[in-house]
This record gives sequence, C-alpha cells and structure tokens, in this order.
Amino acid sequence: MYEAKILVVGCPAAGKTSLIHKAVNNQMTSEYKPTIGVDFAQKQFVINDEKVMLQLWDIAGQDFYSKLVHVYYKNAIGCILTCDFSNDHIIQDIKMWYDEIRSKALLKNGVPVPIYLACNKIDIPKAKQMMEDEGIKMELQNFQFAHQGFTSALTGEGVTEMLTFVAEETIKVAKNAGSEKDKLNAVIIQDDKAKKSGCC
Ligand SMILES: Nc1nc2c(ncn2[C@@H]2O[C@H](COP(=O)(O)OP(=O)(O)OP(=O)(O)O)[C@@H](O)[C@H]2O)c(=O)[nH]1
Ligand SMILES: [Mg+2]
Repeated sequence: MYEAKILVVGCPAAGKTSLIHKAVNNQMTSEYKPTIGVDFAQKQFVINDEKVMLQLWDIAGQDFYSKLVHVYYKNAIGCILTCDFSNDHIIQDIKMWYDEIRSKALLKNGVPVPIYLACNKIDIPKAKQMMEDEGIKMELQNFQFAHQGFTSALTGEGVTEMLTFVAEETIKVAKNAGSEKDKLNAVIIQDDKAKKSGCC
C-alpha cells in the first residue's frame, strides 16, 4: 500500500474543495465557503492490484501570498493545479501557481514535483469555448504538466479520470524514488502480507 501526499492548489473559487468533495463523497454544493488554511481528505485507488491512498491537501487559494503556505508543500509527491477554465485570466493564473510550485516543491531526489492540471468548471459554456481556443491550447503547451485533464465538479465529468491518473503516476514516482534509503518521505510502503501475518 502506498500513501502519498498530493497538494491541491489554485486560485480562490477555482473549485479545489468541490473537486475533492465530488471525488471522495460524490457530492457537490453550489455554496462557496472559502477554505481557511488547509483541509484534508483521502481516497484509495487500486491500480493493477496495487493500492494507493492519495492524501489530498486542499490548500486555501487566498493563502497564495502567505509566507507560511510553503510549509504545506513539504514531502508532497504530486500537485493538482486546479483552475477555473471559464476565467479570462486563465493563463496568468496557471503561470502564477505553476511557478510557485516549481520554485518551492521538489521531490527528495531533486526532481520537480509532477504537476497535474485540472481545467475545472467545463460545464460552463464559456469554459467549453476556452477548450476550443487555439491560442489557449498553444499557451498551455509552454508548461510541463504531467497531465492535463478537463473536469467539472458539478457534473463529475473527468473527476475520477483525473484522480486515477494521479494515482497511477504516484505509484510510478514512488517506484522510481530510488533505493529504500532514498525513498521519498511521503511514500510509505507497507507490505500487506507482512501486516496480515503480524500478531494482531
Ligand atoms: N459550475 C461549476 N461550479 C463549480 C465547479 N466547481 C466549483 N464550483 C463552484 O465554485 C465555487 C468555488 O468552489 P470551491 O470548491 O469552494 O473553490 P476553492 O478552489 O476550494 O476555493 P478556496 O477554498 O477559496 O481556495 C463554489 O460556488 C462551487 O459551487 C464546477 O465544476 N462547475
Ligand atoms: Mg476550498
């Protein structure tokens, strides 16, 4: 069983909490209650008979300018950058968070933390237009995302696919982390068989 800390970041009201709530509880609320500090949720996936528990750290968008926010980044092995794809400032927003994560979050082996882009709110007609916009498509190619997915926390479209991809990649990142000694702190590998044969 792998356990992995995954950051969920992005501008206020991008839909981070909603996406997590949809993925974990299959629920969604239209009321906007800004996250204060950080919230936590977890979801287990089974990928090719291997279990991975994603610990999702839902970081308040309004904390971008806080000097303390990077303490949350420690030991993360992935980051879901969530953006409101119906927003005109989409590329600026993405760049701001992308640079922030790239500059502050490295894996223990020095490799940058993989960033998964969740283009959220695709149920909104404006977001659908943006998906077809060639200029935006080209601008997005300037970033190095481990994955780019289109999601709607409202309808659930793309949400499971997004997190399943993160879970698959997380297992790969954990496996490539190096020797047992060099393993990423965030990745705890438990041998299920050894656990079962324990005394209790
Ligand atoms: N139409 C639509 N609305 C959404 C979607 N995702 C979130 N929302 C709405 O957008 C607002 C903000 O959603 P949150 O999930 O609270 O946003 P957040 O990114 O967690 O915001 P902070 O906690 O302030 O950083 C809420 O009113 C949600 O109902 C979506 O996919 N489609
Ligand atoms: Mg929130």
